[in-house]
Amino acid sequence: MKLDPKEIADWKLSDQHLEDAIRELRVTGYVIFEGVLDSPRVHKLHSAFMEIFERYVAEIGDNRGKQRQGGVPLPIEGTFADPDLMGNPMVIDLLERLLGPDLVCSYFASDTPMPGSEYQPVHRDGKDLFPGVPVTVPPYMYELNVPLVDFRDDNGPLEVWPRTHLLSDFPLLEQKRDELRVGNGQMNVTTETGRPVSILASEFRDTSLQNFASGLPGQRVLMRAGSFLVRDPRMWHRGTPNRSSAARPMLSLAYGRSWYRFNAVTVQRAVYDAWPARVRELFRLASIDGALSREFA
Ligand SMILES: O=C(O)CCC(=O)C(=O)O
Repeated sequence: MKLDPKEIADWKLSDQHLEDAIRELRVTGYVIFEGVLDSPRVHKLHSAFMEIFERYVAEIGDNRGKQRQGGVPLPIEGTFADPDLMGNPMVIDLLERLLGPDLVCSYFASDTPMPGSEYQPVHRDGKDLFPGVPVTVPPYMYELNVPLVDFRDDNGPLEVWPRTHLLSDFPLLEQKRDELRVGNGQMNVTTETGRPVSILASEFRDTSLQNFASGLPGQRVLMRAGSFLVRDPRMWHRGTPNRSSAARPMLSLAYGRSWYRFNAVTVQRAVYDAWPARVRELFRLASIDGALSREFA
């Protein structure tokens, strides 16, 4: 979605864009606000990110497949603590319309395929709230992704399967139901060549998802650096191979209903106190200076 400069300056969507974005999130599963962070801000974020990222790669190496770093945590400080990033009013207004007023941020990290990375398995983020129950529940969390470089066809853009956030996992399990006997998380299944094998239930779901997804068209998310991609984490997606010569970093934040804990965030007291009230509200369950989150107090 291309916004008017005034919508960006005020961080306020027009009524039409708000309506369109709500529909996109409900029906398609994602919406992109093109190039909303200006180049100097993106440049600062990119430099701050690369410094941390290079240290992480040197210390830890790959953590999510060949040449891929997933869920690398970032400190909520310096340029990352910018309230326009941590609790952007335009994004929060939109998400409140979909999730209600009780939003909480429970994740800030990054995903980065490096040159030479490969396809990820198709997956959803987070847990199925009611595993095995054939219902699609209303949305309970959205992710905000911010590309720090342009996402092009050659540098490993995210690929998504629109509308799959509306599918429970159940139809996939149902597909081969007569072949399953479940016990202790193990399942006995018959392979395509007729060989019986015993695998974990989660592995079965995964294999079944890969087969099913390979027959459906995915969409590569191509967008400019500094865009905002808001997506329902239940929508199937995967990382694709980065065939360029540079890393392709993407920031990820998660905002959910307050009872849904996706991960955890820690904020320094000084950063928290300097934020506008609305951003503090989003981080009210965070651990402040490492103290126990108020959720558990
Ligand atoms: O970085 C990407 O393009 C996708 C990352 C992802 O979905 C993951 O690591 O779980």
